[in-house]
Amino acid sequence: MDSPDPNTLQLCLVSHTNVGKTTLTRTLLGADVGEVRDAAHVTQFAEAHTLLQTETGDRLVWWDTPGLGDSARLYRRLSQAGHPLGWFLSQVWDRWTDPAFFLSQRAMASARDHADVVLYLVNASESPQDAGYLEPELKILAWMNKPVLVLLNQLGAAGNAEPQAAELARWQRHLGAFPVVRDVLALDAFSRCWVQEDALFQALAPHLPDRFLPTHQRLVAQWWQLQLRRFRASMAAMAPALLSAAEVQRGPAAELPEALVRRAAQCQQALTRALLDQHGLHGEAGHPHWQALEQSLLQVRTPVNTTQAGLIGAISSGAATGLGADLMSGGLSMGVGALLGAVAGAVTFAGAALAANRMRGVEVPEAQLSGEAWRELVEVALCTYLAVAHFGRGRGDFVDDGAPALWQNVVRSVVANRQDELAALREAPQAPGAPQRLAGLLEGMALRALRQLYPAMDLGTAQRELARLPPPTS
Ligand SMILES: Nc1nc2c(ncn2[C@@H]2O[C@H](COP(=O)(O)OP(=O)(O)OP(=O)(O)O)[C@@H](O)[C@H]2O)c(=O)[nH]1
Ligand SMILES: [Mg+2]
Repeated sequence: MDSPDPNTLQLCLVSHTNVGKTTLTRTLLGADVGEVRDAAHVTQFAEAHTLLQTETGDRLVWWDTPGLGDSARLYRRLSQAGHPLGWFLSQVWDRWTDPAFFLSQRAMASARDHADVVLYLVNASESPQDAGYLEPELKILAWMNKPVLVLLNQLGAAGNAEPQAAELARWQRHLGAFPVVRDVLALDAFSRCWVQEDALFQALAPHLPDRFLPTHQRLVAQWWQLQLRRFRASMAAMAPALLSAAEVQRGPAAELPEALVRRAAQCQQALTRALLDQHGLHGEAGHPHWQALEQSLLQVRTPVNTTQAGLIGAISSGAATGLGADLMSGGLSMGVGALLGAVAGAVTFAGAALAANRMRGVEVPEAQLSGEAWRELVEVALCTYLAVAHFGRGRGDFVDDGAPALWQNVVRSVVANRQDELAALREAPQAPGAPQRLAGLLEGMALRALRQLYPAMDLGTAQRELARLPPPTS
């Protein structure tokens, strides 16, 4: 029986036990529902969650179910369910002697009765040939007689595009032999990006009865609205933080480089905090590399009466020593690369500014992040956006793992394309309208980066929907 209400679409998530159904449910829902543990049969009862709803009453219902255990036995029992003996074994015997087995029978029967599409989650860190439960579970899926989309999780860190594509191809090849499987998609609860959720919604359409299609369309439109509102708010929140790091700082020459770097670290922290809030994530906003840099700068605090040349030497070598230790222990991350640029830029600029001020007879020395350092800060900000946008709530508290090389390269190229506009903003960070202009620029760059990372992304819909939303406010 299909869902009788054509305004309600029901997706049922099933898998072998402990593969990650509840974790994926948490990520998609952005809420800590159910119980997650590295153990078998943690979820006991099928639980429905409303993933999306529209003002006109359309609903997308997502079922998290108890995991499958002994699937060969389960298949035998399910296929006997129509016989009196099968009924007795299931309803009487299993119910009391093996509750987990009984509950998984119930879950599968309920999925068969209510799901419009069944989503079957598999652990991609296993090879399909080695997953002994796969074949009996595919028989159970065929018994359900519903269209099945396979989702791959446990694909590893985001940004490892090539191995993940190879993994996807391997599972597609293997599952291609089973007619019940209509499609195979990547959707890792730890590292999926919202763009990939769209791919799932699009993949549903061809397998839905016609009467569901208008509802499906409205739900997908609603989903885009929600994602792009969040996207726009994220870019708008990053802009003022970045502009504040571009402001000219005034004060005693000895303190200027440190002040610039501290401002850059505060910018990074503020924008990470804002991004986490926008994405419903918890966790630390301070990246260890920024803290290490602040520490190293504080350690080389120079006496006030040091000469200009001595000051620059002390800071350069001190910063280099502090960072050297960090590089050896943690490897060169983009954050540190940017900071090296920022420090070098700050130091040179402070020196140059000081000299120029002396000539002009200006009393208060001033300094600003170099154009290159600020551009790198923008790159760090966009990489942070990608890290947050990929971080699934099901993984727990946000941790910044650093940007994979692929993201760094993509971000560097989209930023380089807009460097003139960025340079103009750095020249006048406090000009009226600068936050809105920068937010718009960030939107353009982030969309391009996402499109490069996910070529199937529907850039046209993204741009059209963004044009309809209210303009960014900061
Ligand atoms: N690396 C990685 N681990 C995951 C992912 N999804 C889930 N896990 C881990 O897998 C374990 C099981 O996750 P659950 O969400 O409880 O699995 P489940 O399928 O709901 O399990 P049952 O309800 O017991 O059938 C937990 O330790 C999760 O942290 C993922 O996408 N990547
Ligand atoms: Mg579970």
